Amino acid sequence: MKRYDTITIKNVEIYANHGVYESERESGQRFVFTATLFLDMYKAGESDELSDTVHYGEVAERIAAVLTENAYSLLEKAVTVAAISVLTEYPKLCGIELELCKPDAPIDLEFENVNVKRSFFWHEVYIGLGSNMGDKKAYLDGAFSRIEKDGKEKGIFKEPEKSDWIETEPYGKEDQDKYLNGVVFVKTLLSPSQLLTYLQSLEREAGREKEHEFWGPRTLDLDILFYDDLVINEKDLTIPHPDLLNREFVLKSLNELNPRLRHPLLGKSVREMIDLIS
Ligand code: A4P
Ligand code: MG
Repeated sequence: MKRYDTITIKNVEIYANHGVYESERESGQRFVFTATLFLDMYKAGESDELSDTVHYGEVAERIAAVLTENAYSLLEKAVTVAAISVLTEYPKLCGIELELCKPDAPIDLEFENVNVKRSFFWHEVYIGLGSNMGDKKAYLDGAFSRIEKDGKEKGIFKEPEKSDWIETEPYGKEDQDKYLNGVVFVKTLLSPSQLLTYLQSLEREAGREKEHEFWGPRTLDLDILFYDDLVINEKDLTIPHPDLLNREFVLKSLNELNPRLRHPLLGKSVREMIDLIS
């Protein structure tokens, strides 16, 4: 993980109505939250200007407002909504860790408190899109619009950008229709596996059959090309995408979005990878 500077707002007491039991949601109880904000303080450290950092008083009030104006069954949901709301409101933040304690939780035992903690960070990802069945442009446009919409409504994406969609000859298995391909850049709060599940749900919604032919025709194929500078080699997830160097069309779309992007294993920029294969 990158190293960030932090601001911690510790043990703020509020009265709220979260709980699985109806009595908890009706009468409410005491909650205590602690928020750690991750950001880059270089500029504020030089300038001494509030506008170069985030106002921790405002952030504390925002968290308190979200937690007191809503009543959720689960602490998990309450911290998720409050944390995403802060990250959406304060673009200078790179991440947040939010901890919510319920000191008087309904447990018939001696205990100090119950504590739920979640952290969210913005991650930079590049997603490869491909379609070679039906209305290919509509499938690619639909995936991009959906990411934009989930950014606005759920706060899990921000600043999406798309390359041009380009027509490409089928690669690997050649006796199939031409493809329309492109790349989307976006910042996301999802982890790599959550992003994979999300993209697979978009593929399913686009009517893609699960049991399709390997490298065969598909309505929508979404591959994670890069996720920050992470390297993952798991059974169902390989990042960076292992076949990048064999696909000039993917490199061209990446080049359109960010020619200086570097492959974390090869140490080469997109521009250099294109030179390498052409
Ligand atoms: N998986 C592993 N790593 C990743 C990743 N980084 N991103 C796993 C997404 N998925 C990843 O994928 C199979 C499994 O890969 C998933 O369950 C996931 O856990 P799939 O999309 O169901 O199967 P697939 O598409 O047949 O295989 P794959 O490897 O995704 O194929 P590709 O690489 O997408 O190639 N020619 C042109 N011109 N343009 C194309 O877009 N695409 C293909 C398919 C062939 N020829 C093409 C194109
Ligand atoms: Mg795929």
